[in-house]
Amino acid sequence: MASEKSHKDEQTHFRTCNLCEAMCGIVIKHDGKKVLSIKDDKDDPFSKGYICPKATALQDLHEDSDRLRHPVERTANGWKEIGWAEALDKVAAGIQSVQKKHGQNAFGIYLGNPNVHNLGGMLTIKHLLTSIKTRSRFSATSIDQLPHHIVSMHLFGHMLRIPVPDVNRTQYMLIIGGNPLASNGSIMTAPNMRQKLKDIKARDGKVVVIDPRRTETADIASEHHFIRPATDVLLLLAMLNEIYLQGYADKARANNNRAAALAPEIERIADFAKDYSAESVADITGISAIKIKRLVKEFCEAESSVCYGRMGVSVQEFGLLSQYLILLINIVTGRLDEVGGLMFPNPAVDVVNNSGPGYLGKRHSRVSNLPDFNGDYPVVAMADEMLVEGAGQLKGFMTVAGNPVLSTPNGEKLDTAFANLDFMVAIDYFVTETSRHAHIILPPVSPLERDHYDVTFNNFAVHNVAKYSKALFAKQRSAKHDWQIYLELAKRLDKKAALATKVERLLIKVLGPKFMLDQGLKRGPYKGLNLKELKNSPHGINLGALKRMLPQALKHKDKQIHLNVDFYQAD
Ligand SMILES: Nc1nc2c(c(=O)[nH]1)N[C@H]1C(S)=C(S)[C@@H](COP(=O)(O)OP(=O)(O)OC[C@H]3O[C@@H](n4cnc5c(=O)[nH]c(N)nc54)[C@H](O)[C@@H]3O)O[C@H]1N2
Ligand SMILES: Nc1nc2c(c(=O)[nH]1)N[C@H]1C(S)=C(S)[C@@H](COP(=O)(O)OP(=O)(O)OC[C@H]3O[C@@H](n4cnc5c(=O)[nH]c(N)nc54)[C@H](O)[C@@H]3O)O[C@H]1N2
Ligand code: SF4
Ligand SMILES: [Mo]
Repeated sequence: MASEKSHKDEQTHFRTCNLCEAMCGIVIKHDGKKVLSIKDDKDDPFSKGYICPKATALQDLHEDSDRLRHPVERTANGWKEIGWAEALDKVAAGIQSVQKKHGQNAFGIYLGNPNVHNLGGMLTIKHLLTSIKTRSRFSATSIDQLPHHIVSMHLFGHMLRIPVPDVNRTQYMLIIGGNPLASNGSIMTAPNMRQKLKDIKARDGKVVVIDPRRTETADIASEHHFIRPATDVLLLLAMLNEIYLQGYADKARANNNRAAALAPEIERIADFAKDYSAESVADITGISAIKIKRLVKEFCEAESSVCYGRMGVSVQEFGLLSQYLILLINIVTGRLDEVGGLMFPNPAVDVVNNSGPGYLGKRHSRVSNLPDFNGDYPVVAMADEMLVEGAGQLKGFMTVAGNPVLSTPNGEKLDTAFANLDFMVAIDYFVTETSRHAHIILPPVSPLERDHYDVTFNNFAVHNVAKYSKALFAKQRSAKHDWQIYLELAKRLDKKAALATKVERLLIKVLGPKFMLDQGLKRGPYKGLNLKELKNSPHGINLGALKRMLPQALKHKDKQIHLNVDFYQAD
């Protein structure tokens, strides 16, 4: 840790931490070369002085002598530093050689989680993907938030149109399989969840946690109920059934349930869970019928309430159906798009209108026949695609900001699979369990050397806000940003199609992702907001509490909610 003493060249830098989804504002004291301290920014309109212990890791990460500053090539005598031009040429040649010999899709790519915390990366990754032209794509999505994308695509017409709990105003929060006190929240960008949950209790509201473990969140909740792992789907079915049996769905309809009125198939939901009584699921879930009935009653009678489910729900066998049921419970009780319920953020850069809606099962993986989502196959298919011989077998691979040997199921198998590839490259600034298999590692700059605006997580923020952080330190001339690595590779792999137009290419090259961000802000929902204004507001701009967004948030052409009952009933 840096010393607290004042320093003669001390300067102050405000930024948003990019290490998790919470987007906390931090104040960095520095002397132009070195970080002196990292603290919370009390004037940040979003985090209001909250940070977690990880914020100071930005300094550790920046100074870590193990962090790669130059491309490295694996040799018989260990890692050898090489120049950028040589490294990029070799990587492009390696990719092309695999594709020429074994086919376009014999080269695969995995995008890891930090991609979505990286402004330049987010705005330019499509250029790398189009230039590699492979259908063998994987990402961390399938070991994380995939069910959220699928249900939102079905119901609201876009995979990113995901509603979040209005934690700042709710009177009753039901948390299923999430531990925001440890994780700092997910698909719910909400710094200082400890305070937010305490506030719910302080205003006579209730926080209820359903988790097989006594978690940090359970510890401060009003109630915690243990559940037998992977049985949440049954609890949720029984809850939905009880909502109808106790007459709360009808009550919500009589009370002008706007979301239900937008869903033509809503009448079918009354029967959706009719076979699942509270009594019938009690033994298997470990939650008694009396408790389930009481949970439903309290949820429905609270002035406002929200049901939220996260990782513990998403990654179980019926994760998709569970996330669907969570949406249904919020919809039929009139909690969707209402204050204190599940609401749609309205971010300054509209990612929904700047991306495709998503699609499911257009193709299936070669070996295990698993469906893709939006062009990504599930990561569990990855190792077999490399190990099982035959036409279409993966012979080359690129990981971008990911460590799938650690983060995906059966990592040992993937470890073996990576070791068998003809060519592998990792875009990462560490030698990891995964990147150690690469022939070449291309390291980007540290987070403190780049501009930051959270394009992704403002879309999940529980309060609308816009914050821009300039790079704290100028990068070394010899270093490259992730986006520069992508564009350099794209240029080498596909001279014609790499960038959409010559003009765009020139603008990105000269102005960087800043230019694209400025365009995104100007095209966004807040009139007059642009990069210049954000630069003039170092703590960020408060864009107000979440507002009702229906029906305009709906991306289906008919502006309705498509419940897709048949699809989920079959599951
Ligand atoms: N057992 C178990 N498995 C899990 C989970 C779990 O809780 N338990 N959680 C799951 C979840 S929610 C997720 S999101 C996934 C995450 O899975 P991954 O994304 O595969 O794993 P990470 O550890 O986040 O990988 C981060 C890698 O990116 C590098 N990196 C960091 N920042 C940057 C950057 O700016 N640029 C580049 N190029 N590289 C960077 C780091 O050095 C690191 O090697 O894991 C999933 N797997
Ligand atoms: N320090 C730190 N913070 C992080 C991350 C990190 O790597 N380190 N990763 C970040 C990322 S990428 C994400 S996605 C978020 C995840 O954020 P969260 O989803 O809030 O956190 P998890 O710890 O994955 O919480 C999952 C909870 O589900 C419970 N659970 C497990 N199985 C079941 C089940 O069958 N039913 C129910 N009801 N519950 C179950 C677990 O006991 C656990 O408490 O965390 C983020 N925050
Ligand atoms: S909660 Fe997340 S965003 Fe906030 S300081 Fe910690 S790591 Fe950074
Ligand atoms: Mo995640």
